[in-house]
Amino acid sequence: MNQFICALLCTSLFFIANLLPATACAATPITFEVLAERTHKPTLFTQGLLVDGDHFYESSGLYNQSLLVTYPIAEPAGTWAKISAPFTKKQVVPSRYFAEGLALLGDKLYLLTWQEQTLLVYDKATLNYQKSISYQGEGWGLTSDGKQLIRSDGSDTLYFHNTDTFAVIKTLKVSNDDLAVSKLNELEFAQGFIWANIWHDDRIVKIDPATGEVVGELNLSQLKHALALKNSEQVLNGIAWDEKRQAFWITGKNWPKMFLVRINH
Ligand SMILES: [Ca+2]
Repeated sequence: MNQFICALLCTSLFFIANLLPATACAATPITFEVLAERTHKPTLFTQGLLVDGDHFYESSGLYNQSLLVTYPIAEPAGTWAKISAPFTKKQVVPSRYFAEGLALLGDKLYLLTWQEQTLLVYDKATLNYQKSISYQGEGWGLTSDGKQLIRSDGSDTLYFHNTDTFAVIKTLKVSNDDLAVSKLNELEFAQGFIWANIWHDDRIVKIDPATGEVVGELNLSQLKHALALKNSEQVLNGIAWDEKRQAFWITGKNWPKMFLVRINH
Protein backbone atom coordinates (compact mmCIF):
# COMPACT_ATOMS: atom_id res chain seq x y z
CA MET A 1 0.00 0.00 0.00
CA ASN A 2 1.50 3.33 -0.92
CA GLN A 3 1.64 6.08 1.66
CA PHE A 4 -1.00 8.25 -0.05
CA ILE A 5 -3.60 5.47 -0.06
CA CYS A 6 -2.65 4.55 3.48
CA ALA A 7 -3.13 8.17 4.58
CA LEU A 8 -6.54 8.27 2.91
CA LEU A 9 -7.55 4.99 4.49
CA CYS A 10 -6.36 6.08 7.91
CA THR A 11 -8.34 9.31 7.58
CA SER A 12 -11.43 7.31 6.68
CA LEU A 13 -10.85 4.93 9.55
CA PHE A 14 -10.67 7.90 11.91
CA PHE A 15 -14.30 8.77 11.11
CA ILE A 16 -15.61 5.22 11.29
CA ALA A 17 -13.26 3.91 13.95
CA ASN A 18 -16.11 2.69 16.11
CA LEU A 19 -17.39 0.47 13.33
CA LEU A 20 -14.14 -1.30 12.54
CA PRO A 21 -11.57 -3.26 14.51
CA ALA A 22 -8.44 -1.25 15.26
CA THR A 23 -5.89 -2.02 12.56
CA ALA A 24 -2.98 0.33 12.17
CA CYS A 25 -1.56 1.20 8.78
CA ALA A 26 1.93 0.03 8.09
CA ALA A 27 4.57 2.03 9.92
CA THR A 28 7.64 3.34 8.16
CA PRO A 29 9.42 0.29 6.71
CA ILE A 30 12.91 -0.43 8.03
CA THR A 31 15.22 -1.96 5.46
CA PHE A 32 17.69 -4.62 6.47
CA GLU A 33 20.30 -7.06 5.24
CA VAL A 34 20.89 -10.65 6.29
CA LEU A 35 24.53 -10.93 7.36
CA ALA A 36 24.57 -14.61 8.27
CA GLU A 37 22.45 -17.59 9.14
CA ARG A 38 22.92 -20.62 11.34
CA THR A 39 20.93 -23.63 12.46
CA HIS A 40 18.31 -23.41 15.17
CA LYS A 41 17.12 -26.55 16.90
CA PRO A 42 13.64 -27.10 15.43
CA THR A 43 12.57 -28.77 18.67
CA LEU A 44 12.58 -25.37 20.39
CA PHE A 45 9.16 -23.69 20.57
CA THR A 46 10.84 -20.31 20.91
CA GLN A 47 9.27 -17.89 23.37
CA GLY A 48 12.18 -15.75 24.50
CA LEU A 49 15.59 -15.20 22.95
CA LEU A 50 18.54 -13.09 24.02
CA VAL A 51 22.30 -12.87 23.59
CA ASP A 52 24.84 -12.41 26.35
CA GLY A 53 28.52 -12.49 25.38
CA ASP A 54 29.08 -15.40 23.02
CA HIS A 55 25.96 -17.36 23.99
CA PHE A 56 22.25 -17.43 23.22
CA TYR A 57 19.76 -17.86 26.06
CA GLU A 58 16.40 -19.17 24.92
CA SER A 59 13.11 -20.24 26.50
CA SER A 60 10.94 -22.89 24.87
CA GLY A 61 7.24 -23.22 25.66
CA LEU A 62 4.33 -25.69 25.90
CA TYR A 63 3.16 -27.64 28.96
CA ASN A 64 5.31 -30.63 29.96
CA GLN A 65 7.98 -29.51 27.49
CA SER A 66 9.16 -26.09 28.64
CA LEU A 67 12.90 -25.49 28.74
CA LEU A 68 15.48 -22.83 29.45
CA VAL A 69 18.68 -23.39 27.44
CA THR A 70 21.93 -21.71 26.52
CA TYR A 71 24.20 -22.53 23.59
CA PRO A 72 27.10 -20.85 21.78
CA ILE A 73 26.59 -18.42 18.92
CA ALA A 74 29.50 -20.07 17.11
CA GLU A 75 28.33 -23.37 15.65
CA PRO A 76 30.29 -26.61 15.66
CA ALA A 77 31.51 -27.70 12.24
CA GLY A 78 29.48 -30.03 10.05
CA THR A 79 25.73 -30.30 9.54
CA TRP A 80 25.32 -33.37 11.75
CA ALA A 81 27.25 -31.72 14.58
CA LYS A 82 25.14 -28.58 14.33
CA ILE A 83 21.88 -30.45 14.70
CA SER A 84 23.00 -32.82 17.41
CA ALA A 85 25.28 -30.44 19.33
CA PRO A 86 24.34 -30.41 23.02
CA PHE A 87 23.24 -27.29 24.81
CA THR A 88 25.87 -25.66 26.99
CA LYS A 89 23.31 -25.81 29.80
CA LYS A 90 19.69 -26.89 29.96
CA GLN A 91 17.10 -26.41 32.69
CA VAL A 92 13.78 -28.24 32.52
CA VAL A 93 10.90 -26.01 33.62
CA PRO A 94 8.34 -27.78 35.88
CA SER A 95 5.62 -29.40 33.77
CA ARG A 96 2.80 -27.25 35.18
CA TYR A 97 4.36 -24.14 33.65
CA PHE A 98 4.16 -22.97 30.03
CA ALA A 99 7.39 -20.98 29.61
CA GLU A 100 7.13 -17.65 27.84
CA GLY A 101 9.35 -14.56 27.53
CA LEU A 102 12.90 -14.41 28.87
CA ALA A 103 14.98 -11.43 30.04
CA LEU A 104 18.43 -10.95 31.52
CA LEU A 105 19.31 -8.34 34.08
CA GLY A 106 22.53 -8.49 36.08
CA ASP A 107 23.26 -12.13 36.89
CA LYS A 108 19.64 -13.25 36.81
CA LEU A 109 17.40 -14.66 34.09
CA TYR A 110 13.70 -13.85 34.42
CA LEU A 111 11.23 -16.26 32.81
CA LEU A 112 7.54 -15.53 32.33
CA THR A 113 4.85 -18.19 32.34
CA TRP A 114 1.83 -17.93 30.05
CA GLN A 115 -1.22 -18.26 32.34
CA GLU A 116 0.34 -19.44 35.59
CA GLN A 117 0.94 -15.86 36.80
CA THR A 118 4.38 -16.85 38.05
CA LEU A 119 7.73 -15.27 37.24
CA LEU A 120 10.59 -17.77 37.58
CA VAL A 121 14.06 -16.44 38.43
CA TYR A 122 17.22 -18.35 37.52
CA ASP A 123 20.95 -17.83 38.00
CA LYS A 124 22.50 -16.89 34.65
CA ALA A 125 25.76 -18.78 35.17
CA THR A 126 24.27 -22.12 36.24
CA LEU A 127 20.61 -21.86 35.10
CA ASN A 128 19.75 -22.99 38.62
CA TYR A 129 16.27 -21.99 39.84
CA GLN A 130 16.34 -19.28 42.51
CA LYS A 131 12.81 -18.12 43.28
CA SER A 132 9.37 -17.33 41.90
CA ILE A 133 7.24 -14.18 42.11
CA SER A 134 3.49 -13.96 41.50
CA TYR A 135 1.91 -11.45 39.16
CA GLN A 136 -1.48 -10.83 37.59
CA GLY A 137 -2.36 -11.33 33.94
CA GLU A 138 -0.79 -13.32 31.12
CA GLY A 139 2.89 -13.54 30.31
CA TRP A 140 3.97 -13.31 26.67
CA GLY A 141 7.20 -11.39 25.99
CA LEU A 142 9.82 -10.04 28.41
CA THR A 143 12.87 -7.80 28.10
CA SER A 144 14.82 -5.30 30.19
CA ASP A 145 15.92 -1.73 29.58
CA GLY A 146 18.64 -2.19 32.21
CA LYS A 147 16.51 -0.82 35.04
CA GLN A 148 13.09 -2.43 34.70
CA LEU A 149 11.56 -5.54 33.23
CA ILE A 150 9.11 -4.94 30.39
CA ARG A 151 6.31 -7.46 29.74
CA SER A 152 3.79 -7.99 26.96
CA ASP A 153 0.55 -9.95 27.41
CA GLY A 154 -0.74 -10.27 23.85
CA SER A 155 -2.61 -6.98 23.97
CA ASP A 156 -1.46 -3.50 22.91
CA THR A 157 -0.19 -2.76 26.45
CA LEU A 158 3.36 -3.06 27.74
CA TYR A 159 3.91 -3.38 31.50
CA PHE A 160 7.01 -2.02 33.24
CA HIS A 161 7.92 -4.02 36.35
CA ASN A 162 10.14 -3.48 39.37
CA THR A 163 12.93 -6.05 39.17
CA ASP A 164 12.83 -7.02 42.86
CA THR A 165 9.09 -7.30 43.49
CA PHE A 166 7.84 -7.51 39.88
CA ALA A 167 5.23 -4.91 40.85
CA VAL A 168 3.87 -2.95 37.89
CA ILE A 169 5.43 0.52 37.84
CA LYS A 170 3.68 1.83 34.75
CA THR A 171 1.88 0.73 31.61
CA LEU A 172 2.33 1.89 28.04
CA LYS A 173 -0.20 1.64 25.20
CA VAL A 174 1.38 0.89 21.84
CA SER A 175 -0.13 2.56 18.81
CA ASN A 176 0.50 3.60 15.26
CA ASP A 177 -1.30 6.70 13.98
CA ASP A 178 -3.56 6.53 17.05
CA LEU A 179 -4.63 2.96 16.27
CA ALA A 180 -3.80 0.23 18.74
CA VAL A 181 -1.08 -2.27 17.84
CA SER A 182 -1.99 -5.49 19.63
CA LYS A 183 -0.75 -9.08 19.83
CA LEU A 184 2.65 -7.85 20.99
CA ASN A 185 4.76 -10.89 21.79
CA GLU A 186 8.54 -11.50 22.07
CA LEU A 187 10.40 -8.34 23.07
CA GLU A 188 13.90 -6.94 22.84
CA PHE A 189 15.23 -3.65 24.18
CA ALA A 190 18.00 -2.34 21.93
CA GLN A 191 19.39 0.99 20.81
CA GLY A 192 16.96 2.87 23.04
CA PHE A 193 13.82 1.28 21.57
CA ILE A 194 11.55 -1.65 22.34
CA TRP A 195 11.31 -4.14 19.48
CA ALA A 196 8.29 -6.46 19.44
CA ASN A 197 7.20 -9.43 17.40
CA ILE A 198 3.53 -9.33 16.53
CA TRP A 199 2.01 -12.78 17.08
CA HIS A 200 1.10 -14.63 13.89
CA ASP A 201 2.59 -11.85 11.82
CA ASP A 202 5.89 -11.54 9.99
CA ARG A 203 6.54 -8.08 11.36
CA ILE A 204 8.65 -6.68 14.16
CA VAL A 205 7.70 -3.19 15.29
CA LYS A 206 10.06 -0.57 16.71
CA ILE A 207 8.43 1.22 19.66
CA ASP A 208 9.37 4.51 21.28
CA PRO A 209 9.51 3.56 25.00
CA ALA A 210 8.50 7.08 26.07
CA THR A 211 5.34 7.43 23.97
CA GLY A 212 4.39 3.93 22.83
CA GLU A 213 4.35 5.12 19.24
CA VAL A 214 5.47 2.65 16.58
CA VAL A 215 8.21 4.47 14.69
CA GLY A 216 9.13 1.77 12.20
CA GLU A 217 8.69 -1.86 11.31
CA LEU A 218 10.65 -4.75 9.87
CA ASN A 219 8.79 -7.04 7.49
CA LEU A 220 10.55 -10.40 7.70
CA SER A 221 8.17 -12.45 5.58
CA GLN A 222 10.96 -13.27 3.13
CA LEU A 223 12.91 -15.05 5.86
CA LYS A 224 9.95 -17.14 6.94
CA HIS A 225 8.80 -18.00 3.43
CA ALA A 226 12.28 -19.22 2.49
CA LEU A 227 11.98 -21.87 5.21
CA ALA A 228 8.83 -23.41 3.64
CA LEU A 229 7.40 -24.20 7.08
CA LYS A 230 4.59 -26.74 7.36
CA ASN A 231 2.86 -25.76 10.61
CA SER A 232 0.88 -22.54 11.03
CA GLU A 233 2.17 -22.18 14.61
CA GLN A 234 5.77 -21.90 13.39
CA VAL A 235 5.55 -18.14 13.66
CA LEU A 236 8.26 -15.52 13.81
CA ASN A 237 9.08 -15.16 17.50
CA GLY A 238 12.65 -14.47 18.47
CA ILE A 239 14.60 -11.22 18.65
CA ALA A 240 18.01 -10.97 20.29
CA TRP A 241 20.31 -7.96 20.05
CA ASP A 242 23.95 -9.00 19.49
CA GLU A 243 26.04 -6.12 20.80
CA LYS A 244 29.27 -7.48 19.37
CA ARG A 245 27.88 -7.83 15.86
CA GLN A 246 25.61 -4.76 16.11
CA ALA A 247 22.75 -6.76 14.62
CA PHE A 248 19.68 -8.78 15.60
CA TRP A 249 19.44 -12.55 15.67
CA ILE A 250 15.98 -13.52 14.44
CA THR A 251 14.19 -16.86 14.62
CA GLY A 252 10.76 -18.39 15.21
CA LYS A 253 8.93 -21.23 16.91
CA ASN A 254 10.37 -24.54 15.70
CA TRP A 255 12.32 -22.77 12.96
CA PRO A 256 15.32 -24.71 11.64
CA LYS A 257 17.38 -21.53 11.20
CA MET A 258 18.38 -18.27 12.87
CA PHE A 259 19.28 -15.18 10.89
CA LEU A 260 21.67 -12.34 11.74
CA VAL A 261 19.94 -9.21 10.52
CA ARG A 262 21.49 -5.74 10.37
CA ILE A 263 19.00 -2.93 10.11
CA ASN A 264 19.65 0.18 8.05
CA HIS A 265 19.20 3.61 9.58
CA1 LIG B 1 14.27 -11.10 23.13
